[in-house]
Amino acid sequence: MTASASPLNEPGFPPVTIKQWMYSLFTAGLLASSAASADPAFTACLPGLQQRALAAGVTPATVNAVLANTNYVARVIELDRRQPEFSETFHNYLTARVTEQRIQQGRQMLAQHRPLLEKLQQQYGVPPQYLMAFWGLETNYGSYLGKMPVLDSLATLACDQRRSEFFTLELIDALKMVDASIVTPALFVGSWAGAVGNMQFMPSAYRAHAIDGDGDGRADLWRSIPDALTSAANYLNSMGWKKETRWGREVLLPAGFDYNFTSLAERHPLSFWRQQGVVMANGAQLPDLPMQASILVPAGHTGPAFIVYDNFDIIMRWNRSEFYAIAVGHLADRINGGSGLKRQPPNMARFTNEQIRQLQTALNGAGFDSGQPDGVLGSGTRKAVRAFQKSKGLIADGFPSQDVFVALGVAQP
Ligand SMILES: [Ca+2]
Repeated sequence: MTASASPLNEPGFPPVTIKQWMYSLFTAGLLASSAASADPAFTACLPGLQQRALAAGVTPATVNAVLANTNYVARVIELDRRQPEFSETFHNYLTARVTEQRIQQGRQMLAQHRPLLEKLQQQYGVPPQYLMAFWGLETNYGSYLGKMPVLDSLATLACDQRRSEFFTLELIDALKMVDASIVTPALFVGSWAGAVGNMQFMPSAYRAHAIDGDGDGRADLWRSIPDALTSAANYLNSMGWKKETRWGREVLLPAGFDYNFTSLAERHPLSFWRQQGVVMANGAQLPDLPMQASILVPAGHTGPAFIVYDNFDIIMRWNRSEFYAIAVGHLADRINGGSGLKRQPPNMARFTNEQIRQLQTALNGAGFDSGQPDGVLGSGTRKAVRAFQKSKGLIADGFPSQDVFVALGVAQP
């Protein structure tokens, strides 16, 4: 989970999240090694961290025996600085994560843990398929939990300027977990950014929401599936999960639909979307319920459209990425027996950062402010693309398709 680690994720579009990096890094086997090395700045930083930890109530024993012996991990900083070369496409993102294998395994896991999951649904209001979807996306149902030494990683990041305060607070929570005998330093392993266990909880989320599900008196999110699932249900519930409603669903948009409406910032009642001609993927009318919703087109107007409800926002508080939240919802639907998307996302070329930078420069030059060109296709760039499209009589979906590149005179992807 990166809910409490939201600074790790740029709230852009398409989002490039730490999870995306993690998947590729795990695949490449890069996270297995974490050679520690001496670093003068780190050594100089440790006394200040020790004072912070003591002031926050970590015991002197843990501060002296554990924190004082943490190591600088250069690899963590490398991973933190790593910029993806491409903007991920929705097609690539979704097909890599919602695979047939993951759907089938999710169904098996749901059947295997059904009594527990039904109990959790009663108690916390989160249906079984959602818990399976989070579990499948976070760690492939517990098959990789991360092997990095969390205390070393967090201390390294806390001593690094970029997000020092955020990781200092996570480190303090991690030390309190050691204090509480929840985990020993040697067994305290996870992602390079400090997320642990089957559901990849950050230490702050662990301390706030982890629950003992199997009754042994400890919340072991690494080895106990009941503990991990119960904790995830509790966390979603505490963020305000609405038990009566879905995450959202695929919809069909009518010809002539105003794509200026396709944004999380555009929240309207279902009755409004019905008036706009939005229907379910099977052509049926949207339900007549007093709910607010937004419409998203993560691959532009030629791809699938989704209507998303309040629970979508809850998923995005877990991991601040629209792609991630759609993947959770869609995987949950598939695990629950639902069919594939009616409209497949187009398998188009990924944009390189350089292409996006050129696009941003051209937009700025044409009077459509996309901010300082940074090569990242974020919400500001999307807004500028939308305004540009509108000015040219193009479909204003904010998605830089080839006609946008052509109209701006930028080399095409
Ligand atoms: Ca337990």
